[in-house]
Amino acid sequence: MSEASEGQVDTVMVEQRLFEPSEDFSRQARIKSMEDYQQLYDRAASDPEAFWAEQAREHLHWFTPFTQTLQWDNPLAKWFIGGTTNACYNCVDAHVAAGRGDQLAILWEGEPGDQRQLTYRQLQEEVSRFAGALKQLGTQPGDVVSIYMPMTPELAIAMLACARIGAVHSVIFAGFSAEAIADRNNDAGAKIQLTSDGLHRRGKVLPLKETVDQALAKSPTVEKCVVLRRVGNDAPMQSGRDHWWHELVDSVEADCPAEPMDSEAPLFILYTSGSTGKPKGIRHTTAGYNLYAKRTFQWVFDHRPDDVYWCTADCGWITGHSYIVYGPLAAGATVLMYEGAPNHPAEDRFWEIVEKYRVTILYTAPTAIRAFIKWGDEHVDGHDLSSLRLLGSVGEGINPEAWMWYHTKIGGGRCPIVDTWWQTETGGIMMSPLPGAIATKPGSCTKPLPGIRPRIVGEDGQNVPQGRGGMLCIDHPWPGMLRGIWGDEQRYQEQYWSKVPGMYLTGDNARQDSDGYYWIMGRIDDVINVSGHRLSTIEVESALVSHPAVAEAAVVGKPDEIKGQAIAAFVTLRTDPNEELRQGLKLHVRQEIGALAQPDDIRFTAALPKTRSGKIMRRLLRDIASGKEQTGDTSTLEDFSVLAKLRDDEE
Ligand code: 7RM
Repeated sequence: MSEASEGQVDTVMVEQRLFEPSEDFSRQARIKSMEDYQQLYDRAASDPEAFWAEQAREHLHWFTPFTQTLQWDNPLAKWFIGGTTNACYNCVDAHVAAGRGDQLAILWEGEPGDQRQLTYRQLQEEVSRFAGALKQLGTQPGDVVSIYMPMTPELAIAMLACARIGAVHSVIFAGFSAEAIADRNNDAGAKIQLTSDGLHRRGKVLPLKETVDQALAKSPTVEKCVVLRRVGNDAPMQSGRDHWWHELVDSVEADCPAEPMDSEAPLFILYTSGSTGKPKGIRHTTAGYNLYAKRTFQWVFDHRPDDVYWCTADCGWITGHSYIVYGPLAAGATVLMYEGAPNHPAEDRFWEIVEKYRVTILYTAPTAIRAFIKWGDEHVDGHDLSSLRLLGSVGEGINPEAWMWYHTKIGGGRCPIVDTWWQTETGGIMMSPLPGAIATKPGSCTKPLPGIRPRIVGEDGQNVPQGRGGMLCIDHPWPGMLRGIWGDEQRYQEQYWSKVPGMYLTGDNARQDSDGYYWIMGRIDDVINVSGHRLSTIEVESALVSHPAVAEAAVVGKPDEIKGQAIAAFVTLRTDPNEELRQGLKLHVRQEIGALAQPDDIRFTAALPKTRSGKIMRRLLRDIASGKEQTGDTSTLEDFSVLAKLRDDEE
């Protein structure tokens, strides 16, 4: 391989299918055609500051107008300087003030089947009350509130109540260990802890408060703890420190107005897994983040007032922050929240919910879609999914075969699919089809959103030729971008802004096809180097998943004396494993994408190691494939037994 390809990635995938939006969909869409999209994109590109200033004036409520749009002192960005706004006001009060108080804000279904609904007016009252309760406990603007709660309306209410009084929330997914909570609390210097007595998961009650008590024993900065009654067990309460949610809100006035907050006041911290094990608190601020979440929600989901929108993520992830809370609520949407597992009481729970609430927009993750495929079509059949008009995907690349299943089986062939590429750090969606305008290709996130300028570069920082893979960067600040890493500004600079000078490094590889469509190729660190050819994980995995017997696949490189690296594939099946299938799969990949990409090893496994948000952890598989000790951080692993099982198989 020549020197010139340093840092570049080879592509072996050919995907020719193209799906135009239906005329019907386009006619009613906000952005109706490729020309509309191009016009909007070009307007934003020609003068991003003027574009975002106009968006901000029109789409946020300002207590004090901003005087400067952007201050860019690379890599430090400030947006909408001098202005004051409030994210909770934009998400709640603005709608009540505009006469939409009776519109449904939250529809909620608990795992046991209990239901609640809140209009925007009711949401305002609940948020106000809880904001008052937080104040009564001594919460000040800038204080960090740690939230470890189940997917109940109160989780969203808690986040919004923090925003209302200028407290900074740090939501921790309610599946993390006491150790993980304490690490995050200590890193953030959290002052208040919010939790519940427990949660319902797959028919069981998990006692959250006990876990929190263990965490608080090691979280010296936390002074108070508020406990929501969800399951009605005897949660241990420590007098002086712990308070019941319902008792607190009963004791305060419902009137706690939204505090005018500086545009750049921190809104939240959200921890993501770093490879070193030290928690990495991504810091987002008020105005730019809120604007970006709102506008991207409206563009990508083509939202209309009568939509019932369901994002299946947990509020513990950025997807829940941006596309359950801050985006949809700022847009005045009706948001469905579900507390539990997709397979409780049975594998058709999602489809039962879609049918029951007449969901029109469904936003979920490839890991869920692959699970549905594996569970079998019979769980979908028999449910009326005709209310759906738009489908979304997020979190990982969606393999073309999974895309096709989603399109035909769930979407009935009539719903566009928006494959949304973005990160915790970007605050909102960066690349995605606009469903009324951009024809889709299975596996491609298609085009950048207005105001976003992606670049694909090699090691030398220069653009790679069209069609080649390289490092995906963003070359201009945008309002939703992270403002830093909590307490570690140096790491922010080093990790995101050093490798390619002047540009934000996403850490993903991507390529652009001859139509200018973007294809994400996986993490830079996961590239496999076979005889000097640098291959993308996603492409080989997609070739495997296109075999009818395969449910899910993860490929990694392992050391090979001759080729540098050989390809090891970990595969979960829809059928029973046998030796013939192993050979068949190798041949299948060879036929689909070529001899170079043919796996040397295929291991059948019942499950793949994943993060708690459902992403395959290839890093761990790499160690297993090469017979190494596990060295990196495993605290974000969802299920340790999966790893143990894979190791045992090895012996
Ligand atoms: C929203 C979220 C970010 C990483 C990102 C990618 C991967 C996310 C897609 C995707 C291919 C997609 N935030 N990723 N979406 N890869 N296609 N549509 O997931 O911070 O948790 O993860 O996830 O590698 O860098 S995150």
